[in-house]
Amino acid sequence: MAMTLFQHVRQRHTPELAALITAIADGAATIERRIRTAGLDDILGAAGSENVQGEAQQKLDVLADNTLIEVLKALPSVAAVVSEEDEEPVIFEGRPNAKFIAIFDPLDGSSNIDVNVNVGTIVSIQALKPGVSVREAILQPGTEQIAALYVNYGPSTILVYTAGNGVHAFTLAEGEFLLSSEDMKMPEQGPYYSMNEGNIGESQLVYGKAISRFRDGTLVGGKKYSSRYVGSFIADFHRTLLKGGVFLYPPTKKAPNGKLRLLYEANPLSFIAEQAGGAASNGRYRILEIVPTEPHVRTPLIIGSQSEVAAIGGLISISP
Ligand code: AHM
Ligand code: MG
Repeated sequence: MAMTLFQHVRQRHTPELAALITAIADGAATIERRIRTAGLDDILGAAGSENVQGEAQQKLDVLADNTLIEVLKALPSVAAVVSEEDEEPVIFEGRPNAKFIAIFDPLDGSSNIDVNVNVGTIVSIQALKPGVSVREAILQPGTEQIAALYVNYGPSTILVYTAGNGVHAFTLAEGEFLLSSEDMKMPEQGPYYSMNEGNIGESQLVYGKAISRFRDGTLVGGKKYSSRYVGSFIADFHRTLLKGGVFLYPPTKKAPNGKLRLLYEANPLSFIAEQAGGAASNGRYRILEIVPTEPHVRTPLIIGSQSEVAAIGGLISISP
């Protein structure tokens, strides 16, 4: 039988980090069970509330958020959690030996749930160093992450993680995450660009230029690109990790700093992308070096294979 996630992390990491990653995976398995039968349980659709971003919360957003907070609260090594769904960090008081802060988007792409398209869970794990307050630790740049993972609830449910030792994937089978790919590498160049093209007229001209040059094959390697866009970041990222190419969410008139959030969307996936040999930037700077100003800060994001991320960065650097 393939190695379990628990065996994998226990061999490579401290017992505390192994327990943390395993607990998040258990939470994801619970979320997965609810997603699989959502249409039967009256948990599809809006919860009737809004999150801190002013977005309508889906019932499954709330369920996934509560599930993750519960599993993380049960671990004495966790000092605090930050969730896309909650305005303020949840700090677990009275834990002098706590080492970790977990920052997550419990159910990314949740507007896709009702139409049975992939959704995902994304988690970034930061270290809480001695002498640093929880609030300061939350606002560290992504280079300080000690681990990052996502779960893609697709035709298979796949958990992908890195703890700075390469990128590894596990497939959920009968309640257990089993190793399905070890030391994954993103192709240096890929066949796809991935952007919400409805935003082209709403973003800086350089992004439209990049897309038309992907299409006519003049941007990277004389090759014409195909377009793929699910609109669920985890699905778009997972394809990019496996097949190569680039995903981009530029600043738009509606979202002048981009739509995606730095701490729990861009940072963890940038850590995974870099560990797999890919790259991620906001157009000018490496995502992982950006110092966050607040927990829910947004960023433009260009993430994927080295060649495409560099080519778009090159266009931006010479754009007026
Ligand atoms: P969410 O965290 O509220 O679900 O929003 C993030 C999602 C991403 O999954 C996806 O990449 C993006 O929003 C799609 O946005 P758009 O519909 O504007 O293309
Ligand atoms: Mg979300």
